[in-house]
Amino acid sequence: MNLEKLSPVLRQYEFFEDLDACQIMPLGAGLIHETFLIESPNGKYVLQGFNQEVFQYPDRIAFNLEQLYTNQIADNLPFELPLPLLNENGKQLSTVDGKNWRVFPFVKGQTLEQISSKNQARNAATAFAEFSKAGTELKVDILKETIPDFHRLDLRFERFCAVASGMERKLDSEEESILRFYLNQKPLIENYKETTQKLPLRLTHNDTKINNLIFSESLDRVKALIDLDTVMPGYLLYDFGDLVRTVACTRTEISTDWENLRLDESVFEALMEGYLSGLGNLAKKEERESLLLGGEVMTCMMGLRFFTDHLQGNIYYRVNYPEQNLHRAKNQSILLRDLQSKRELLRNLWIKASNHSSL
Ligand code: GN1
Ligand code: MG
Repeated sequence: MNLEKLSPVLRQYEFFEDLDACQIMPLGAGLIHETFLIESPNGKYVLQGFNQEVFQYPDRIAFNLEQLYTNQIADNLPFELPLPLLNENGKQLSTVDGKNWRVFPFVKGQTLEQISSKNQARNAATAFAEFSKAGTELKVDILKETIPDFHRLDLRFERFCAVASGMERKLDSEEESILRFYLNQKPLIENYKETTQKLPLRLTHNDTKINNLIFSESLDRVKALIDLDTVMPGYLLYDFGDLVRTVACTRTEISTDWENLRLDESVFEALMEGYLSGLGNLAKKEERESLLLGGEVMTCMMGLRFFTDHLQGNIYYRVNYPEQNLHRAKNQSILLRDLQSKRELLRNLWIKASNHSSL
C-alpha cells in the first residue's frame, strides 16, 4: 500500500494537511482489517481498511461506538478507548471506490502476542472487566449486534456439522480425528445453552485477545483497549473465556508445538483474580460462576470456526499456508481437552479468587 493510493482517503481528514510529508507502514497482527501507521507532521495516526465481508454492518459499529462516546463510557476508565476520528463530513467512515476506511488516534505503547508475566494477565483481565462494569451506565440493549450471532456456540456447531457433512472430498486421517473431537463436544454445547439462558446481557468486547490491549512501555499498565468493532451485548463468559483461550495458553493460537501446548493454571488464576476484581460488585454468584465455562466455550468456538474455514477453503481467516486453519483447529482442540481435564482444579481456583475478591 502506498501513500498515493491512499491519498483520496487521507484528504478527507483535516489533520493530514501535507500528504507528501506523511509516511505509512503496516501495523499490528489482526486477522481481519488491514491496519497501517501514518506518521504525519501533526503526529501519528492509525489508518484502517475496513473488512466489509466480515463486518457487513459498518453503520451498526459506528452507532455503537457513538454510544460509548455519548454515554461517556471512557471517562471513568483508567485507560483509553480510541474511537474513530471524524472526517470532514463528520463521519467515522470514509469511503473510496466502495471500500471503507477509518482513522484512529495512535496510542503509544506496546502490544503483546503473549504475556511475559502474570501481572500482565491480571491487568488485562481487570481492564476488560472494568469495561463491562462501565457499561452499567448504558442500557446495553440499545447497542446493535455488529455481527449477528457472533458468539452463538450452538449455531457455530450447527454450521460446522452442516459444512462437514456436505464435504464432497474424503477427509484425511488427521482431519477425521480432529473432526471427531469436535463432534464429541455436544455436552458442552448443551451446557452453554442451559447456562446462558439464565445470564444477563452485558456490555462486552467480544475479542479479548491480548493483542487488543495497548500496554505502557514498561508493560505494567493497560493504556488502551482497542479493536472495538465487536463491542455489543454479550455474556461476561465470552470476554473472560477469550482471555483464558489466548492468555492462559502456553502457546499462541498459531503454534504447532503440540507437545508443549496446554493451559497454564497459574495464569488462569491471575486472570480470574483480575477479572473478578475489575467486576467489583457487578455480577452475582451465578454469573461469576459462569466464567468457569468461558474458556471451554470460546476455545471450542474458535476451533469450530477455524475448522469450518479450513473445510470451506480458507475464506475467512488469513492463512500463511494451506493447512493453517486445520492446525489452528488442532491447536484449539488440545487446549480444550486440557481445560476439560482440569475442571475441578479451575473450580478450586475460582473459589479461592472469589473469597479473595469479597474480602
Ligand atoms: C479475529 O481481527 P482479530 O484478529 O482481532 C476474529 C475473532 C477471533 C480472532 C482469532 C470479527 O479477530 O473472533 O477470535 O480473529 N474477529 C472476527 O485470532 O471474526
Ligand atoms: Mg485485533
